[in-house]
Order: sequence, then C-alpha cells, then structure tokens
Amino acid sequence: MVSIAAEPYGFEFDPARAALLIIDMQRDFLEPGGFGAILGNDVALLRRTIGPTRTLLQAARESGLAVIHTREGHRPDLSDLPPAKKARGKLAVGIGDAGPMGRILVRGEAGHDIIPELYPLPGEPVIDKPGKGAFHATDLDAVLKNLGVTQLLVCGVTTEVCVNTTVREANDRGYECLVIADCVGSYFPEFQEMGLRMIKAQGGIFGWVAPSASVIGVLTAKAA
Ligand code: C5J
Repeated sequence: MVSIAAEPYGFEFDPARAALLIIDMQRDFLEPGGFGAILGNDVALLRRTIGPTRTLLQAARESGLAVIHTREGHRPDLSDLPPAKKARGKLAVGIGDAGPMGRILVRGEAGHDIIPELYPLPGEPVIDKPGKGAFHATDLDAVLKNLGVTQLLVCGVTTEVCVNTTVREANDRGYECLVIADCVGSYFPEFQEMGLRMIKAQGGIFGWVAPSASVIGVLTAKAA
C-alpha cells in the first residue's frame, strides 16, 4: 500500500488490486473530422489528454498493472441503441448514420475504434458499452472481480459524461476511483473543472482526483 497525493486526501493505492481504466478514447471523439468535430466541438480540448495518458499507460504496463479499455458504441443492427438515445439532439448526422469515419459509434467502424496512440495490447480487455456508464449492459464488473480489482485509476473522455457516469457507477458498486485530472478531457472547460470538482467534493463523494505525475512516480518506483 502506498499513499498517492490526491484530493480531497491521499489515495491508499494497492497496485495488486488496481486497474487502469481508459474510457472511450475513440477516433470519433478525438480526431479532427470525427463525430465530435462535426458536432462543432474543438477536439484539441480532448487531444491534450493523449500525451499524459500515453505516459501513464506505458508506466502501468511496465509495472504490471491491469489495463482495461472501453468504447462507446452499438451493434451494426442498432438493436442495442435505445430510440431515445438515437433521437436525442435531433442531429442531422447521428449514431448509426454514415459519418466521416464510417457509421457513427457503430462497432467495427473506423471511427468507433480506439486512437492509435493508446491502442490496446493483445490481452488487455476492451469493454464495448452501449451507454455512457461502463457498467451498464457490459461485463466490466465481472472482469474486474475476476481480476481481483477493487481500485480504478480512471482516464478518458468525456469528463462530465462517460467518465463521471462510470465513476458514479463504480462507486456504488464499492470500487475506489482515482480520476487522473490531466488524463480526462471535456469539450467544455467549465465542465472539465466542475466534472472533477463533483467527484472530489464532500470528502470525495465519488472518489479522488490526482495529476498523472503523482501516479507515474509511484508506478515507476514499483517497476524499478
Ligand atoms: C459522450 C462519452 N460524451 N464518451 N460520450 O457522448 O463521454
């Protein structure tokens, strides 16, 4: 057990029971010309998470930490896409429609895949999730339990949507979540700030927040 400097107080980290969870670092959210961009978002606000997440991912792999990736998306026949989710936003081009990188948020399409900078290694579980939370309608809980994981180091996008939803789901299931501040991103700077503040408020109501440097130092020391 080692204490990681975090807010609202030190995170008692047990690497043997922890996993790095990287949420939805998909081309359609992060790449210029993808779904996020055609909705008018500035993907640079998400792309600034790539460098620190890559460094953290490398440290996690070298120290033997479990690594799990998620992707938001749907079956090609859209049978797992709730009509309410499809209709939301009244988008001219939305989920399931032809987009710049294939059908938007459909499994198997180029835009649905994880960005090359953070591509999963063989053996790293990839959880395909139809919702915002990574526990909803997935086997993530079973995968974590089978690995003996009770602590999650959380990275990914977007801070206020899939990251926050997943952390809240995890918290209710008894997992301890440390959200890595510079490895989560939002298209909206105010949501980035509030998304992190909501997690660590009230004595860490949903979890802890720390910069990647605090975690990398600990992982590097472990690997040495
Ligand atoms: C969104 C996500 N924002 N991964 N998805 O629709 O946060």
